[in-house]
Amino acid sequence: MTRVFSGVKPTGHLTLGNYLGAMRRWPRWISTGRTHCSVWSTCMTVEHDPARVRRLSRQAATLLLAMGLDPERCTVFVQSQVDEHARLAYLMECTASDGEMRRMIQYKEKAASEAARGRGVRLSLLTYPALMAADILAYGTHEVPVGEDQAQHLELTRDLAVRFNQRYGPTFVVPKATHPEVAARVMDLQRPTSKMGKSERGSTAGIVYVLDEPEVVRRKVMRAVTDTHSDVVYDREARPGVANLLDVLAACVGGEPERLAVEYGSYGALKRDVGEAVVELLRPVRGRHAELAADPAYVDGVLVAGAERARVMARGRVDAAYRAVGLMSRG
Ligand code: AQP
Repeated sequence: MTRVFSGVKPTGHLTLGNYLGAMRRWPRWISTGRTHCSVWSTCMTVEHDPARVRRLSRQAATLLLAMGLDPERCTVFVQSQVDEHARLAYLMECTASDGEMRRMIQYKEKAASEAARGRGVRLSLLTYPALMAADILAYGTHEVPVGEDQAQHLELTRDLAVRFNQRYGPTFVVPKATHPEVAARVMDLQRPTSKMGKSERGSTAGIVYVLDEPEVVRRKVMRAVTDTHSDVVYDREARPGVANLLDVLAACVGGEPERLAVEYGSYGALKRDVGEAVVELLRPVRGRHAELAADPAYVDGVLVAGAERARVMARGRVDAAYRAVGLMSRG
């Protein structure tokens, strides 16, 4: 049985990048193995507004259900309700080195962005990959479906698992990351050389949110930045804006971006089709989200049951890890 684990951070409204790069693939695993999906608490690594985080955590959990995760057949939970993550994160911090953490690209970028805003850099931003490793390793995870931006963190998770097993005896499964064939890194529609990210750092004109109204999606796509050429060619280096649109189209309707390119004679026609394809892809998710959002008691019930199941599944492995390092454990 393949165990699959992944999650999202409630740092903002979930985007088309989150959906195409990671979330969309999660329901597919349910029939093939055991899937755990969670809303991570790592939004606290940068300044945050508690009321907003509360709202976004609920919205993210509701979206996980809306996009097809069946709580009867997989575990949907919020990380902050499962203590095992924090317990194991400490052991991961004791396994990782300071240098390894400082080499993480996401740390460097986010630390620079915090400094540019005149804010201090929280220690948790540096140690975030240790918590992420704990999230994954606690469940004996084999596969982690994530976007390309998480590849470096997943490599570190593997290194930590291997190191821990070598030092203290076999304790953790060494997981591997999986990325989608297209749209593993969806770019901002206004800044096509930057990842479409959900943390709001300025204009949101280039970010398509999963819950955007269809008209808003169409408008954002029609205004996507391209280039001064007129023919449609797939070239990620030379024409990142058009390549991004073709990647998104391929992810929505199937096929290869290079082949789709030849079907278009103008950017306008391409943008119209991309807009429609995204609207149609997200339509059922938006609809189901609206239904579930009207029933918060149901969502709460799923999360309570999910957290309980997650706790039971993680506890044995985390206790074993504590015993392996020589610490007294509860079990
Ligand atoms: N633009 C993207 N293209 C493809 N995949 C993406 N993911 C995120 N952005 C893209 C994938 O979505 C999953 C959840 O992401 P996360 O919540 O852990 O946060 P993140 O990766 O840091 O994404 P954001 O949206 O950019 O958040 P902020 O701005 O807060 O950092 C992951 O599997 C991720 O790879």
